[in-house]
Amino acid sequence: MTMTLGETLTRDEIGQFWELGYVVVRGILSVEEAGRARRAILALLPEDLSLPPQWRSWMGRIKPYDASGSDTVDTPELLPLFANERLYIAAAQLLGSPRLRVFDGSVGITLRNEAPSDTPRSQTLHIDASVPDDVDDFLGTLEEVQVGGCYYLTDVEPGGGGLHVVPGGHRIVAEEAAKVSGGRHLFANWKRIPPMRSIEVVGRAGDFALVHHLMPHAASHNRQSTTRVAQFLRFVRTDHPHGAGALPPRAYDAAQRAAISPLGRRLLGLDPWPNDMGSTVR
Ligand SMILES: O=C(O)CCC(=O)C(=O)O
Ligand SMILES: [Fe+2]
Repeated sequence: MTMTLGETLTRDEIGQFWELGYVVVRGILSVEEAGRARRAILALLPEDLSLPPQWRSWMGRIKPYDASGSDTVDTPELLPLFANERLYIAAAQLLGSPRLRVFDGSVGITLRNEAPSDTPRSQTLHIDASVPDDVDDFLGTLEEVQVGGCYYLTDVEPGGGGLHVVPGGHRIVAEEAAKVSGGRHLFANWKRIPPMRSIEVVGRAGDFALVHHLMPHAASHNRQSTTRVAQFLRFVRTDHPHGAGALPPRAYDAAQRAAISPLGRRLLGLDPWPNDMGSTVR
């Protein structure tokens, strides 16, 4: 079987991703699909808004965790987002391989928030690379790249709590890290990056903000009345050098399994990728 893939990203969008470190892929979900996912996420909130102790709430941004401490939310309603074919193809175009794994699946609910602040960001600039902290230096290979980011499930207007990114910041991180040995460990493993000029990624419900793993980024304050609802995903190649693409699958019950497509089974590690599907995508 040879898998013929259409293309999600244009040549210009691929160029923008490598140059600026991010690209917004428009209309990955229909308005109806985004609405269903948004309702499923908002339905996680307890009726009386008493947040379970393991959930986090910071600067108007609420993040659910389960009892085991995991922030992955893979209910049957949300599992289709992990295996969206157009988003998968975009990730495969960037990573140069059709054999990918998907993970994360955390969600964020950002309420309007009037906290006084001298920065629009509500988090320190950081990276969430799949490169473990005990690795001393980034390899800088395509196999090591992780593309991730979030679906916006509500329209995100300026000042509406959109993800902040530093255009070209992934290249600054790579260059700074390469100057010293142990560059992976700079700035507390790049979790506390000193302030840099960042811009807010705005978008519509159903868009996906796709970001390079070395991109300094942060959540921002939501000054708008629309509560921002987002779901986060990350893609790596199965031959990821630090093993992020070969982790055992999570355990799924019958209702979850019924919500996972054949593509989803491969992306989530339940089924192997076929041997004869070719190894490159363009
Ligand atoms: O909510 C956002 O826009 C970004 C959140 C984020 O980067 C994080 O929690 O790691
Ligand atoms: Fe992050």
